[in-house]
Formats: sequence, structure tokens, C-alpha cells
Amino acid sequence: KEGSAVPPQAKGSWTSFLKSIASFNGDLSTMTAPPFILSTKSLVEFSSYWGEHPSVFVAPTKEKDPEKRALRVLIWFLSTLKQQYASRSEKLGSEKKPLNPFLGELFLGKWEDEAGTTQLVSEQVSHHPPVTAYCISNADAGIRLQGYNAQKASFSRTINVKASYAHTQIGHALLHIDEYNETYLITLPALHIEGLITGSPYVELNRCSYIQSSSGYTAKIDYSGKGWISGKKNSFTASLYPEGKEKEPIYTVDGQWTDAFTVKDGKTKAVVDSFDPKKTKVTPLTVAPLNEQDEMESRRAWKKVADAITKGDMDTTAQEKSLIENRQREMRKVEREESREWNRRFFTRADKYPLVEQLSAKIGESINDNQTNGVWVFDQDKASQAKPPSTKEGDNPELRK
Ligand code: CLR
Repeated sequence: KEGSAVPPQAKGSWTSFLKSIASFNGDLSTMTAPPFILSTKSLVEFSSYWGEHPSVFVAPTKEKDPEKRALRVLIWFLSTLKQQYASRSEKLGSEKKPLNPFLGELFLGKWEDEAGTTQLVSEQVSHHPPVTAYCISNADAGIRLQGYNAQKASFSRTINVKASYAHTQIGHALLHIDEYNETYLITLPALHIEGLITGSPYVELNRCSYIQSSSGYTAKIDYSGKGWISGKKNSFTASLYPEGKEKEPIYTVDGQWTDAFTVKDGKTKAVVDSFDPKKTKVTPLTVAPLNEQDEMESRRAWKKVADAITKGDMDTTAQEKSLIENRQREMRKVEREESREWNRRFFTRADKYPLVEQLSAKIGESINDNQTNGVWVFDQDKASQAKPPSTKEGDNPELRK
């Protein structure tokens, strides 16, 4: 038997947590977990994983050939997976339960490096169900990613029911390249958590996800996890093909998303490129100092909770959490009384999203807006009214209306 990472005094609470997972209703805001597995970071921060290699993100804009451009987009997508799904386990020793964002919570920042300035805006646009929307853009390169996703626990009944946690992401991302007026619809992989019994949970991806471009290319990524083909964990195979011609790949990619992967020519099978996420520099995100942040900004809002979690002080953690929750409840009450809704600062609910529907139809997916409290789009007008983080002078009360 493997050793357990559960602290001795938490054995009981871990066991009851595992049991509670089995009967969990899927809404993350109702999940309670033992202290040692709590993270000090809110889920609203997770949007930043899409942009941590700005040069790889803007690379497609420099490619004139549409096929190769679609390949650059696929490589960028694959390059984000390690940060998205393995970085917490690598840094903290295991996956942790993130803080559950409140409605209107913001995470703003930018990356500055050889790719210029890449901006991040992430906003919690719904609380029940929890939905995060984000926009990552590099104006000089003329590229913009926007997306929204809801998180949902889902149950795979095939595995030992007591300690299994499977998870579906609802939503999608859209990458737009100005120069070619090209849009890529990106679907999100399903995942499950391994290592629960021993108290050291980590993420493994399942099934498949797609990237469908308006220029007529489809990329399909199959996640196989440990064992299936190579016996290595986090394995995947991907292929890029003209839409409708899955059997005629232009490129194939295989390897591990936490390790190296290689790109091969679909016909000749010759290796044409490779990528190693371990050797690719991660550009740190610049976030305004706490005292200059708006009070809706995640790290400022959760500061006292995060400090209490770090100290292991569960009484203070609970107290500070209730303060936030009560305040939110109060705000919702006032909104109901005045029959209005919380005004999202950067995103708007869209009634129709024809391009997305058109692209998703090509990969046989449908956009399910009733699970995400609507379809969320970045609103340029709202955004230009809300001052970007780079030019903000202190805590501007104007922004808090
Ligand atoms: C959020 C959106 C990001 C990618 C991403 C990575 C890890 C996922 C997270 C998403 C959603 C919440 C998640 C997390 C891993 C563990 C955590 C599923 C999809 C759950 C809620 C934690 C469960 C408690 C464990 C300690 C067992 O782009």
C-alpha cells in the first residue's frame, strides 16, 4: 500500500469527505473539504493558465499559411495543459480545493515580455451555477481569447464509487486572429481526480476535446491517461485535419501534456516539430499590489481567508468566509428588491451566438446555455469604461457602482 498524505489528525475528516463526494450534487459551491486540502487561490484565477506562454499564444499571428496557423493554435492549446491541470500538484504536492468565487469577483493582470503586453480579465459572472468568464488579448499581435466555463462534478459509475471524482467543464473558448479574421472554437476536456484514497489528489484528463476553425480545419485531441497506449501518464494523441476528413490528417501530435510531445507530418510521419512544456518559460502574471486593487479583485477580497488558511486557523477561515457570503447575500437581496441584476463589469449575456453554433455543429457539439446562466461574451464597451489594471490609480470608487 502506498503511504497516505493525509495528516494523522485529519484521517476522519478525509474519510467523511470521500464519502460525501459519492453523494455530492455537482455544485462546487456546496462542497466542503477538510482544511489540509484547501487552497488559498480562487477559481477565478485559473483563467490565467491560458496565457502563461505569451510567445506561444501570439505565434499563430505570425504564420501566413492557414494549415500551419491552425497547427500553431493546436500547439499553443496543448502547451497550456500542463499549467492548467498539473501546476498545483507540482507546486503544492497535490491538487487542492480552490476557493469558490463570489459573483462579480475579478482577477486582472498582464504579462509583459518579448511578446509585448498580454492582458488578462477574468470575472465570475455567475455564482449558482459557478461560471467564470475571461478574455486574454494581445493588441499588438491582434489576437484575443475569450471564453467562459461552468464546473460540474459528474459521476463515472464504473470506478469505485466511494472515492471517485469526475468532472465536466461546460462552456468553451474562442480564439480570434484579427489579421485573418479567423475564429477557433475550443472545447474543454473532461477530467477526473486520481489519488483520492491516499490524500494526494491530482488531475487526469479524459475523453477528447476539439479545436474547430472558421477556416475549415479541425483538431481533435484524445486524452488517454495512464497506461492506455504508452503506459505513461497524461498521454494524448491529436490530429489536425480538414473538416470532415478525420482519416486524412495533415499533422498528428503525440506525447504527454506534462512532458514532451512531437508533431508529425500526417502523410510521411516525419517529425516536423516538438514541444517541451518543461523547458518552456512561464511568464509570471503581473497583478496590481493589494492596496491598489479594487475591492472586487480576488486576492484583495479573499486576503483574510487566505491568511487564515495558511495559518491553519479554521475558526477565522470560517468567520471571514461568512463575512463575504453574508455580504453577497445582502447584495442579492437588495438587487431582488430593486428588481435588477448584478451588473457584470466586463461581460454581457448574449442571446444568440451564430458563429459559435455554426462551428460547434461541425464537431457535433451543442452550446448548452442553461447550465451556464447564459452565453457570456466580452463586452468591449464595458471594458473601456472599467479602467484596465495598468492605468488604475488606487482604489477607484467609480468602479464599484
Ligand atoms: C477550472 C478551469 C481551468 C482548468 C481547471 C483545472 C483544475 C480543475 C478546475 C478547472 C475546476 C475545479 C477542479 C480543478 C481540479 C480540482 C478542482 C476540478 C477545470 C475540484 C473542485 C477540487 C475537488 C476537491 C479535491 C481536493 C478532491 O481552466
